[in-house]
Amino acid sequence: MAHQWRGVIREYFDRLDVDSNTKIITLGEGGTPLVAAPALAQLVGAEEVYLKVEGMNPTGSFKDRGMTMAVSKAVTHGAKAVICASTGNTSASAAAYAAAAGIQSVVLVPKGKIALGKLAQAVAHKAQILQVKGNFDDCLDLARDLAENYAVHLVNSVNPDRIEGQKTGAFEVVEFLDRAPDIHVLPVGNAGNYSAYFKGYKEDVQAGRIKHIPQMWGYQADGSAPFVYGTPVKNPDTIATAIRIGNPASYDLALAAREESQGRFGAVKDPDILWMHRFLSQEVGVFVEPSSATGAAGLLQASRAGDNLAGKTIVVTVTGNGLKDAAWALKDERGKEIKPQIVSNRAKEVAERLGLA
Ligand code: AN7
Repeated sequence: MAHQWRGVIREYFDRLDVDSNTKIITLGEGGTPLVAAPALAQLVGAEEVYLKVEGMNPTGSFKDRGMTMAVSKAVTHGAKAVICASTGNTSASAAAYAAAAGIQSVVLVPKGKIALGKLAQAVAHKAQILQVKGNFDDCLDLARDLAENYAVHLVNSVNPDRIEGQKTGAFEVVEFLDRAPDIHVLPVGNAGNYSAYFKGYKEDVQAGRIKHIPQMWGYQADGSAPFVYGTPVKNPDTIATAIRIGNPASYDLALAAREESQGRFGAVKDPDILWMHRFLSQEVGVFVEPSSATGAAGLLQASRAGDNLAGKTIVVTVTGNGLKDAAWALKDERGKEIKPQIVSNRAKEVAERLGLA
């Protein structure tokens, strides 16, 4: 019988903080494809670029790797409800895993600032959703406060179980390439994923699977780039709503990871994020949400600024599925709505419209 991927906890049982008492809640997350992106490699002048396509996870983002751990642990400890603050993907994931576990989920989202698809996911999975008058950072403060004082279990990435689960992304990259890439690029919001990949690579070095940790390159949207400005951003502003975060939860962890990996942080302008979002769809064939294009946009920016990437093997994590925030695909470069032409059912007319006749 063909092997079916069993989710990250079962696949990496010996390398995660779990034991035989852990009640495993899984939707089959992980095992996502590492897709060669020759068009992107050519664009940035690298030897090879691969996309780690995290939109292939059960709820369409990398959050599922951490959520299987966080919800499994919560349930093992008897929790009846989980809570999170979210720019959208965490809430979609928490709601789905809570549904699978048969417990309640409560999600706090910034009012009017999450993509429709993500909101729909939280509704579909029957989360109790509250739109908070404030930004993500306010939502996280509120979620921490509630989890401290009431019977709800916090599943944001300040919970170390989340980072623990998400480190499996690095394990998969190493297994696929059979070595470490030279550079690993990610979009950064709370920097939980950046810190998690670093942890995964570091454990692979310690276990002798790879010789070095890749340089960790993290990119933020420039209206929301506390790592670049070196201080929290009060009113973060970007069209990349998933990473509209001014006060990253994993700030210190990520700074240490940058230092040890000789990596870097950078900021990318919204139009450059949207340009790369379109490039990945049109030239690579991978449809991501705009925030997820931020890493690749940063890589291009670095290349244009004179970084020599010749001979380098680079992995870029594209974090979420394009269907979550599909409206961006239906706009052209100038932001004008794209409407497919309407035609009759006559072949001659259709052929003329298509320029075939
Ligand atoms: C598509 O869902 O923070 O740097 O609340 O959804 O680990 O925060 C989402 C973050 C990148 C940034 N790409 O990851 C949330 C949330 C996508 C995301 C990030 C997020 P972190």
